[in-house]
Amino acid sequence: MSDTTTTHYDAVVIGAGFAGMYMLKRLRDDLGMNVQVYERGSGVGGTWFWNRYPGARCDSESYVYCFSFDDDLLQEWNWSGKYPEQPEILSYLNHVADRFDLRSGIQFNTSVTAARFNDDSGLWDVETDQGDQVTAQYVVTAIGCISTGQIPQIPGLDSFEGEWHHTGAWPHEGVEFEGKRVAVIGTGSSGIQSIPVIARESEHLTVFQRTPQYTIPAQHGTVDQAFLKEVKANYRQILDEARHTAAGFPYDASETSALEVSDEERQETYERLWEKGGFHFMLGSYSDIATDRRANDTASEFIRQKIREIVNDPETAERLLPRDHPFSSKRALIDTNYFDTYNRDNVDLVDIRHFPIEEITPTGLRTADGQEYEVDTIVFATGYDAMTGTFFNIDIAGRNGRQLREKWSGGPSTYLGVATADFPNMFMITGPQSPSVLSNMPVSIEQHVEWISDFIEYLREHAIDVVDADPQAEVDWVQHVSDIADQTMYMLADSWYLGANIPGKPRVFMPYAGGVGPYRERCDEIAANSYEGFVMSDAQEPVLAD
Ligand code: NA7
Repeated sequence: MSDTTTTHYDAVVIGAGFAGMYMLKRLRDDLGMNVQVYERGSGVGGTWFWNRYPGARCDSESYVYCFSFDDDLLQEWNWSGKYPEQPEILSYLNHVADRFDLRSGIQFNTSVTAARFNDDSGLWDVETDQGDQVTAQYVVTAIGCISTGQIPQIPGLDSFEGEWHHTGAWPHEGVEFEGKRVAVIGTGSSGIQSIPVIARESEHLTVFQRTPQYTIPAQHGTVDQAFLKEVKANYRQILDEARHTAAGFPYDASETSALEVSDEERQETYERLWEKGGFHFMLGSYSDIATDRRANDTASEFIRQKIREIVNDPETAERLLPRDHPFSSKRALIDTNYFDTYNRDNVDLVDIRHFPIEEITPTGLRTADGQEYEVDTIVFATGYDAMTGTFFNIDIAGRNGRQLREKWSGGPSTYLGVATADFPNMFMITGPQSPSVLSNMPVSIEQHVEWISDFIEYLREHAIDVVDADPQAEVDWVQHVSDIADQTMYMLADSWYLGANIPGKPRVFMPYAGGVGPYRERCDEIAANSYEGFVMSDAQEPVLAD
């Protein structure tokens, strides 16, 4: 091989979680393309490869948290729990990788460091931290929405003499909590899942809470075999139905307003769905909980009352009551024994909203009121630079060297969350401004993978080499995303959906709240109209830079 020879691929895919694995299958096996996947982990799984903290599991019920593209795969896999726990999801994804020979298309332990569009060649120049320098006609990002961990800048962490870990980069060998005094910082999904387990395993647990949360019991348990049998007999229909709902779950959505029923009836509905557990409470109770503040108040108050009933110590219960934001305006949480955990003798709750952690010392943490907490282990359940952070870890440059970081410095700007103008032939799976994190992820991932691969097939059939989002179509989409968000409760909380958890990040609502069903219809309509909103050119007529 001479020095001037560069390996060329039809497509480079970044990431080998649900999204990257399926993208590889579609492009390589169905379209016959030459595809390289780069994955920073040493195995497949993405989120589920990294998130090995105690209690890690998915909030989607297992029968719908899966690929739907293969009937045999659907029939042969048996989940053991009502909700899939992390080790089982990882086993499932490894099974899929083996079954469809996906590993042969993936280079592990390799992070893409740069992807730059070359205006002269019309190709992407891609570089990795392992020294790969390749070209590709298409770049597809399958980098996850919640994959760049956030560790707050608290002075003194370097001096800490104990162990510390972020939930999203958990050691594969596990963490020993027995006999340890542990601090957990953060009460989002990762915190509320891990806190009950760490409380049981450790000598003492101190939870540092900035924002009290609403959380609904999962009512987790082993999978109901009779239910599973029924699901398997109707799998295709159930999953097709899920694709056309608001959030990608085949649940009955209510069409009733919380304000048009009697107090007794409302109470009975909430009690029933609390017992049923999980997202049924949010999706199946009343139609206007996510959009009407007064309707939402009824659900918020019901949960506050549950907290008062469950937590024995009134002072602790008071500290756990969420009052500064409406239910489901932050990511809805699903727990197992979260509030009960505060009845344990070995668990304390510290409110860091009023007295933030000022310093980490060699032996623990000190809060602004001067209190010192001696601990052996600190768990950062402090979340992620979500939706855009992982893009910015890669040097992504489009036409004329334009940096994605610079283009999105005021917030992401995309067409359908799939493409962004000036970055031709780059597609994003569950990118910002698509339903993504507001949905059952495999549903949204499959929809994007299938739509993108159909689009690439169309481009190949029409001998179109370069495609880019039309800037006006993008402006219109961004406006639509924002208009929809303005009609929801989401704008009323400081959440990672809005970038509010990252100091200095622009406050822009990033996912698309219009629902996966309507979104799918819009994408299909655009495809049927010869992919309106995209600018296409063939090799003879290179697209000129704006
Ligand atoms: P989240 O949901 O972002 O939760 C992070 C938690 O950490 C949350 O309670 C934050 O409080 C808290 N936090 C963040 N930064 C700080 C600082 N600087 N000081 C104190 N506390 C802090 O992340 P998760 O990993 O739990 O969940 C991520 C997603 O994974 C989840 O939504 C699901 O989609 C799956 P805050 O609420 O911001 O006041």
